Amino acid sequence: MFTNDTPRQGLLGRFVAGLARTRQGLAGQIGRLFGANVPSAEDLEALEEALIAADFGPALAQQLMTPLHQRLSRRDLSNLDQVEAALKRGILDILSGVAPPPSTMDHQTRPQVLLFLGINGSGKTTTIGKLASRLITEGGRVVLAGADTFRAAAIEQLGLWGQRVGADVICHQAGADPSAVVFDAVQAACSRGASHLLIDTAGRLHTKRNLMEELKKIQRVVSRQMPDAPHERIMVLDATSGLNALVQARHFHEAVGLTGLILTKLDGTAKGGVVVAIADQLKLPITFVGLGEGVDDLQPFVPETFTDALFARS
Ligand SMILES: Nc1nc2c(ncn2[C@@H]2O[C@H](COP(=O)(O)OP(=O)(O)O)[C@@H](O)[C@H]2O)c(=O)[nH]1
Ligand SMILES: [Mg+2]
Repeated sequence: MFTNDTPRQGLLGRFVAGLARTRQGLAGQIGRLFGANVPSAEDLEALEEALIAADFGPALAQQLMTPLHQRLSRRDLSNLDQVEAALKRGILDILSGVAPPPSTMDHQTRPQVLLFLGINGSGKTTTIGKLASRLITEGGRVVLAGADTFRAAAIEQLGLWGQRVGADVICHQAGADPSAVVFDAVQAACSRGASHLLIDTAGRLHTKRNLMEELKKIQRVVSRQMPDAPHERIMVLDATSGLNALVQARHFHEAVGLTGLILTKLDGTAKGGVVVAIADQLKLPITFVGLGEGVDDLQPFVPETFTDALFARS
C-alpha cells in the first residue's frame, strides 16, 4: 500500500503545477537575480526576504542563507546557479529527514486504523476521500467513520465520498457521540475484513480542551477494541494558513502525539515554504500533500520532487 504509483515525471508535473503560486512568489522576488552573473550580498538578502515571504520563517530562511553568505565572503560563489544549487541542497536535507519511505504506513495488522485530526476546513474529509480512492485502487477495502458528528452536512459529505470511491461509511445522526460512531466503525471494519479504517473527526468544538478530550476518548475506544490502534494519528493542515499551521500542529502534537502530517491546498498558496518550516520544526513524517480539489490531487510527498518543483523554471 501507499506505493508511489504516479510515474516520476507525472508526479513532478503535478508538483510543478501545484506549487505555481509559491514558485511565482519566490521567482517574483528573485527573478532578477538569476539574470545576473556574480551574486552580491544584497542579492542574497533579497533571496532571504523571498524565502520569508514564502513562509519558510525568518529563522529557517537565515539558517539556509548563512552558508551562502559565508561562501560569498570566501569568494567561493561565482554564479547564481551555485546559489540555487546550495539552497536546494539545504532544503532537501531538511525534507529528507521527514519523508516516510513508501512502506511506512504498510503495517501487517488489518485493519489499519488511521485517525484524521485538524481544525475545521483544513481538508480532512476531502483528504480522507482522496486517500480512500487511492487505497481502493491499490486493492484495499476501506471503511470510513463519520466521527465528525457536529453538522449533518459533514456526515453527508463523507457519505458522498464513500459512494464516489467505493468505501463503506459508518455514521450516526448529527449530534451523536463520536466515540459511539468509532466503536461501530471498528466493529464493522474488523468483521468486513477491511484493510483500512479512516476516521474523520470534528475540528470545531467550542474549546480546544473539549476537542482534545474528545480525541483522547476516541483513541481510548479504538484501543480498547484493537490494542495497537489507532496505528496513525495524522494531522491535516491547510497550507494556505502558512506558519499558523505550524502552531496548530504543535498544539495537536502535544495533546495527542501525531504520527504524520498531510498538507493540503498547496495549489492555492504562495506560502509553500511552510512545508519546509514544518518539517524543520516538528520532524514529523509528511505523508501526502494536497495539490487540488480533485480525487487524484492527493500525492505522496517526495522531497526531491517538491524541491525540484519549487525551483522549476517555466
Ligand atoms: N484547492 C484545494 N482545495 C482543497 C484541498 N483539500 C481540500 N480542499 C478544499 O477545502 C475545503 C474544505 O475541505 P474539507 O475536507 O471539507 O475540510 P474539513 O473541515 O477539514 O473536513 C473544501 O472545499 C475542499 O474541496 C486541496 O489540496 N486543494
Ligand atoms: Mg470535514
